[in-house]
Amino acid sequence: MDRDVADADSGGSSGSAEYTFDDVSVVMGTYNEEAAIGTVLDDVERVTGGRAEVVCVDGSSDRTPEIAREKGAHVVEQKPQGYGVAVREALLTPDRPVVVTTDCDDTYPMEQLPEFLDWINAGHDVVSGDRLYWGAEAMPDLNRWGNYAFAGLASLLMGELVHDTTTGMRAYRRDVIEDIDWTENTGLSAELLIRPLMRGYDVREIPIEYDERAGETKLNPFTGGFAIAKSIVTVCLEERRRRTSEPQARRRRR
Ligand SMILES: Nc1nc2c(ncn2[C@@H]2O[C@H](COP(=O)(O)OP(=O)(O)OP(=O)(O)O)[C@@H](O)[C@H]2O)c(=O)[nH]1
Ligand SMILES: [Mg+2]
Repeated sequence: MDRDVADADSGGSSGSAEYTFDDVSVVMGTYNEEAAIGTVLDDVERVTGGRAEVVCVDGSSDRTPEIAREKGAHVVEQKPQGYGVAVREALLTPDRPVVVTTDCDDTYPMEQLPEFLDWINAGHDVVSGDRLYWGAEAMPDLNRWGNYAFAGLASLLMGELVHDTTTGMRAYRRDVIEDIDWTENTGLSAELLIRPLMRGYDVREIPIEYDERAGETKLNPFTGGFAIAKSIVTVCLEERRRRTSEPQARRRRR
């Protein structure tokens, strides 16, 4: 799979009409993130000149949704049912042609949004932020080693090298999101990388910075880690079976 360390300018241009931030929705699940949401939404506003739409699917019992609305986000209320249930709803709510996911915990670099958009404009279907490229020192050791293991497991089962399967920051062309049925909850982030890759969409990983989390984690590293590993195995095996039964579906876009 493509992996590139070039800066934002190197995303280049596809030659045809390019997407701008007017075409971008930044979406996230939010669950009691009042320590971070103000900063995250201010960063999106500053970096995109207020042009990207923001969608929060919220299950909070704190002030998160009020802060989000004050900052101009579109807030969808949903009772808390896990990461993937919220993020799937967040991905499917807007109708702009480019959708970017992030966590609402101030870990992901909104400063790199222009770079993600450049790579989409260069013709990639999915642009995935690789937190491990620069070492992810801010990540707890257990999570970091777990993430190396998830990437190794997924690479082995896919037969293609990936470096960060559970990152929360990616950009997608909308048709990728709409063309695939998403089934996973805690493991949705891995599924969002694996299914497009195994169906031949053009997926690129780019290195991203990763900061320490603001506020409390919503992920239990043991039960969550087990759920993610199970999703990786399930999704890879399903996609391998799909390739065997529908060989024409392979390499759809390349
Ligand atoms: N609406 C909603 N959002 C959720 C739910 N679970 C997690 N989230 C949000 O999904 C994002 C990811 O959750 P995190 O707690 O950051 O999980 P993580 O990134 O695996 O763990 P950290 O490394 O601690 O950040 C955050 O913005 C959460 O607020 C849920 O059940 N409902
Ligand atoms: Mg997080």
